[in-house]
Amino acid sequence: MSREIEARPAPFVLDIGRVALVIIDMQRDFLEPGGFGAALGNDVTKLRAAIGPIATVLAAARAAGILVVHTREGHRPDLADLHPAKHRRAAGIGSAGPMGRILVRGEAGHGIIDDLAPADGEPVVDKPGKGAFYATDLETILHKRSITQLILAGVTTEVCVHTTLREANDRGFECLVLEDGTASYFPEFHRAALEMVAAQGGIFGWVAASADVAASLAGA
Ligand code: TIU
Repeated sequence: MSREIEARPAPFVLDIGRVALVIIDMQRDFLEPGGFGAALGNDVTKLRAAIGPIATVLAAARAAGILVVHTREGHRPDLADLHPAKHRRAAGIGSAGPMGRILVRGEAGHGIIDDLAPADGEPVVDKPGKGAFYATDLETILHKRSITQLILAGVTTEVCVHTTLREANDRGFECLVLEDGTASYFPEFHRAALEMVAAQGGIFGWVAASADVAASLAGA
């Protein structure tokens, strides 16, 4: 069954049997004080605006029975999967913080915030990089379910969401990015990143409001 969602640069034709919601890195390490985002010098409160819109689409996705995938950026406790090139620019990774070792799997800070906690059966993809396809089993998970469309949400818009969007694009997925269900520490980067998606006739895909996406899923 297909439905149209109001979107930029044109309506998005949703194929309810082939769409997945992918929620990128809504982890305490990015959204709460004392984590990775704060260690990089950012005001982490800027990301909280995305929580409510994502929760709305998440509830609609669950009710519609579509696949929901959560991702988490982080590293093995021994940091064996942390490239020196990344470690040099993010020296805090692996250091002790108020939520445990920063950006390390198994630590409290690495976990997804309670408001968006994964439900039983929803795949959680751990990724060492910015993109959710690099060094993960995400593509296999999507292909097994015959997914061809992705609704992308999460943080940050211009970093992990955009990298995942670009990886997905080159793999043939149609991508719709939630305008208010993504956020950045830099509002101007958020705006520009969304413009980049929809410009040139939708060079990377579509941008839509969470309320419109949730309404379409609810009616599906
Ligand atoms: N720093 C920043 O904006 N983002 C990241 O490091 N990772 C994600 O976007 N998840």
